[in-house]
Amino acid sequence: MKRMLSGIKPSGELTLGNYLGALKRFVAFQEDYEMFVFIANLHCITVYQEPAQLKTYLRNAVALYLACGLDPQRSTIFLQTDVPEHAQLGFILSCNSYLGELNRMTQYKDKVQQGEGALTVGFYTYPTLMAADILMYDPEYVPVGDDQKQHVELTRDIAERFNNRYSPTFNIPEPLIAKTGARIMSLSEPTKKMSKSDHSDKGVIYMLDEPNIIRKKVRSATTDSLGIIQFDPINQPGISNLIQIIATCKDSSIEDVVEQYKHLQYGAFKDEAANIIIDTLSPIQARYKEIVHSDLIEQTLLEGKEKAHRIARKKLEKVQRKIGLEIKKK
Ligand code: AQP
Repeated sequence: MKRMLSGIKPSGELTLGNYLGALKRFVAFQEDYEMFVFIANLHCITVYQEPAQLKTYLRNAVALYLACGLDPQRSTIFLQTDVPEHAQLGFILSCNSYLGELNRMTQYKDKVQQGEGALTVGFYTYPTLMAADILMYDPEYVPVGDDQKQHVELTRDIAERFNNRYSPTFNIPEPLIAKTGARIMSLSEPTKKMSKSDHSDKGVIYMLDEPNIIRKKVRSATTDSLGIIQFDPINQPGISNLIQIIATCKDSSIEDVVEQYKHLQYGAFKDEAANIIIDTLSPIQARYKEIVHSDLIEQTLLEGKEKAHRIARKKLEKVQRKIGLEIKKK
């Protein structure tokens, strides 16, 4: 079975974008791949997080992973800091990466361009930690949303450089981007990605939003004055986003969704979209409520930690031996 690895950073409550662009796919992939899915808690703290709040986000995220259908018997689900080798390999890989490479990362460049004053060093170097998260487990594939593709490409460059410099050590992973759902946009600003850290939550549907909140947010989604339901992300980003959301929720093609709803007025179309999102999230929310206060979370993380740690310890030893960091007799 080929191996696949991915993670989510719960720096806030998980969004519909996280579900459609990541979690829904992970659940499907566990049928055919050996899945490693981790909670990227170190990545959360590249910006300040209120400690009690962060703890809640982390627990909620594990509960949502399970509620979505990730099965701890088939997939390895673990917390990044339960495997401290990630941070150590992250430092080693940062010594095999260049400032020029990190300066080119779009997320970093965007923040600099927006004049973000207090960027942390961790935010700047997080792509090298992400490379460690991935390369530690030699996955064949890394399923990610559109925005993370560049980081997987950097990971490949770092792995190739390391392999050439020392000898083959890391598998070179492929990013796996979905055809639909790879970039769910904000409902209020549909030219921007739907993000947990959005300054306003009007455009963001959280996985735990109640049906009436979802209806309200979808009803006030930004559209256009054309009045036609068609997929045209340049001229009709809002309507196209809703089409994409429906297509991904229902595993349909964009064309089929347009065909099915093209006769509707925007108001009725929005109501349909809201119903489909509610139908998608409601069963997950019901399971989440059963899981979030149960021991299943601790039990899942403990089993995941044991399995991930065994692999990570071996990999880190190999890497350190190759670099010459050990002083043991041969
Ligand atoms: N809007 C989205 N559409 C499709 N995929 C998405 N993903 C996130 N948002 C969308 C995918 O979910 C996985 C985990 O992402 P993440 O939460 O770890 O990081 P992120 O992409 O930086 O998410 P946010 O919500 O935008 O976080 P903040 O606001 O904290 O920076 C990834 O595969 C991601 O592509």
